[in-house]
Amino acid sequence: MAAPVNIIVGSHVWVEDPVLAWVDGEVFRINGEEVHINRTDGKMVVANISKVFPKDTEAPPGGVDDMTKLSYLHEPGVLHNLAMRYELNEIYTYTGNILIAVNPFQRLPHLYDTHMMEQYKGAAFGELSPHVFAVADASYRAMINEGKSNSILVSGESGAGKTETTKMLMRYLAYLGGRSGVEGRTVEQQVLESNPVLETFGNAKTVRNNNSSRFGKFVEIQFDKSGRISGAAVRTYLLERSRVCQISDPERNYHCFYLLCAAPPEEREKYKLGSPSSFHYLNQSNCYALDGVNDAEEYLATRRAMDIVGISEEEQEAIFRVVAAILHLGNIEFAKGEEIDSSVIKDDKSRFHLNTTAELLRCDAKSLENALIKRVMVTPEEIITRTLDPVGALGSRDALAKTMYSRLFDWLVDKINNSIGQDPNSKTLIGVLDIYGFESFKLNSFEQFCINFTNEKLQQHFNQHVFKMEQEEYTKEEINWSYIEFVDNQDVLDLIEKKPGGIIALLDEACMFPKSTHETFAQKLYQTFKNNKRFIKPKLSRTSFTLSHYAGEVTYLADLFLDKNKDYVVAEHQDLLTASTCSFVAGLFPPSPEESSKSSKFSSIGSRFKLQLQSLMETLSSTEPHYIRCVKPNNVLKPAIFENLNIIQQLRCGGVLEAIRISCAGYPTRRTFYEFLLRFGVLAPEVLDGK
Ligand code: AOV
Ligand code: MG
Repeated sequence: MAAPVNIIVGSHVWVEDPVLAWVDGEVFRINGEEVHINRTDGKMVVANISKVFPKDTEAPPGGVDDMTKLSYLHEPGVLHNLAMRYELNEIYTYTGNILIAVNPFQRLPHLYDTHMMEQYKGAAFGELSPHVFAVADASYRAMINEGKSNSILVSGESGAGKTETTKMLMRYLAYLGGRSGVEGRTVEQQVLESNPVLETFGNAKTVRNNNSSRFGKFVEIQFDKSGRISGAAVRTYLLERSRVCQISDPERNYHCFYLLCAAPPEEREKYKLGSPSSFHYLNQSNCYALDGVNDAEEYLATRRAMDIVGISEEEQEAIFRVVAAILHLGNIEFAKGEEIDSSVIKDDKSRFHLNTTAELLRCDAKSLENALIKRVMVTPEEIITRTLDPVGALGSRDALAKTMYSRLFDWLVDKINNSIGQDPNSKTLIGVLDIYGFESFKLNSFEQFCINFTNEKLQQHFNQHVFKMEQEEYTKEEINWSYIEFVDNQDVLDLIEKKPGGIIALLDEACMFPKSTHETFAQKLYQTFKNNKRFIKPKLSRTSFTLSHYAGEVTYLADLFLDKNKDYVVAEHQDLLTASTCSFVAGLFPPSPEESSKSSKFSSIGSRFKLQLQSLMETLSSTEPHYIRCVKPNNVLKPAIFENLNIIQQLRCGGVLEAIRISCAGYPTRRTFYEFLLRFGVLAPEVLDGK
């Protein structure tokens, strides 16, 4: 932002502070470029004039509901405005058409009740206080009036409030497009109830969010000619699989495991379940309960939601049987066998869990044991049986658990889609996108790589659209305007997805080359991207690499990238479960069409994900987008704490300030002609007189 020139002694200004980001004060001396400021907190500071910004002393005490109404569009002004509003529980603010939502971390029931929905229905955008309902309403009206599909894209870092926002949007759209007074299972009810079902199986507590989405989701709500909801489709993206077997303290595994352990006693008995702490897949972390969440109640609520979505009693029983089987499977341990590199079931306890797993999956216990500890190799000459050592057997066990879980999740998504049904005649839809937010942990792996890649894609969509839109407005107003560049993240996307030569392409190459290891893969990355500005090799590491994302630097551990990128089901596992006498379990593992090829062909998770994202972006570009940027006000997930630096960082990264900056470069102050005359007419009375 250009330095304002009108700073004089006596000006009220904002000045930078390393802890509070910005503090206000009054200028008492100016020495060339040096500005001496008396801060309101009593401190005297000196700052360069380019780092000092005028404070709007006439701004209303409760802030303005649209940032474009600020007299000065600069970072401290924007931040101060959000802070003032947040204090009054005004969590929504517009920046033109973009809605900024600051997570309240507390229930604000009145904000979302039926009365509120009624008010927003049909109200002109900007007439009422900023709200998610207003964005949903605007999309709906645009769809009806222009006959065009719309989309609402919700972004923000992990825990910022995307999923909650998405649910409000869907509720409002169901309210607008629903059939009032119709009892029973309506399409819109099913759409809404798909949320708790998917959250039970696809969300988990992480250090960033107690209910973190571990999959991406795009819900297409289809409307008929009269604007009623006539169908819906849920598309999901890459569920985090590793969580099923591995969690770190104080995170949790997927919610469904804890809910099932809190089920009514007869069900727990049926599945031979004890407390979560008795299962290896859950007790790697000491966190079992969530604040404010009753797992027993949630279990029953999930069952009710499953009813509404159209999952039969029988299917529900089978689903939870598989969930229980996964828990028992994780408790099977192995010991060294008599032969070299072989293993046996460790003890009676492990044998109990093995038998229980087999019982629940309705498969043969001996076959399960063999599938865990043996591999059959078919060569042109003979069939060789190879044994796995205990480490290999553990890997085999975990692979089976992950495969079963991800198949179960995919089944749920398919079921929901079939049950809700698609409307082949629908010409217009509203798509709502809720992805996993940008994340950076102490240790980041392939999952974070994919999650952050998704966020880069969405950020690019935002950039292109917002900056294009803004500039089109100037053209429309016939204002002389030279095109303004914005910070483009195309270079990060190239680095990740370019073909050939991008990280995903190099990873696929490494996966196909039998001799590669994570070290050779990392070396290849170091060589290839030596001079890439967005790629950094950490000094002391041989296998990690850092990417400079739009939202900050993230260091990834390359160690498991090769394994995690390979998508295959162990043939022995496939055969075992195809043979299950439970049709649900067998149905999760339909026999593969080509005759059982033991030499599993490599299929890349990264490349498939990339194609899915590409197709999502194509869908989005055929719609009229609306943006909601969620902001996480603090990292302790508590209400009423507004961490300036943290928020500034998110606004900067998310391009919110960029969007404001473009207005600054052009026409930061927007006053109607009348307002202008009223304020400045006094400077040229002769002009006014002469009219
Ligand atoms: P996310 O979807 O953006 O994170 P969520 O929507 O799950 O974040 O929000 C995190 C938590 O913040 C919720 O569980 C609520 O407790 C609280 N919250 C968010 N929005 C609201 C609201 N409007 N009113 C009240 N509480 C709210 V992630 O899925 O981790 O990226 O992968
Ligand atoms: Mg979420």
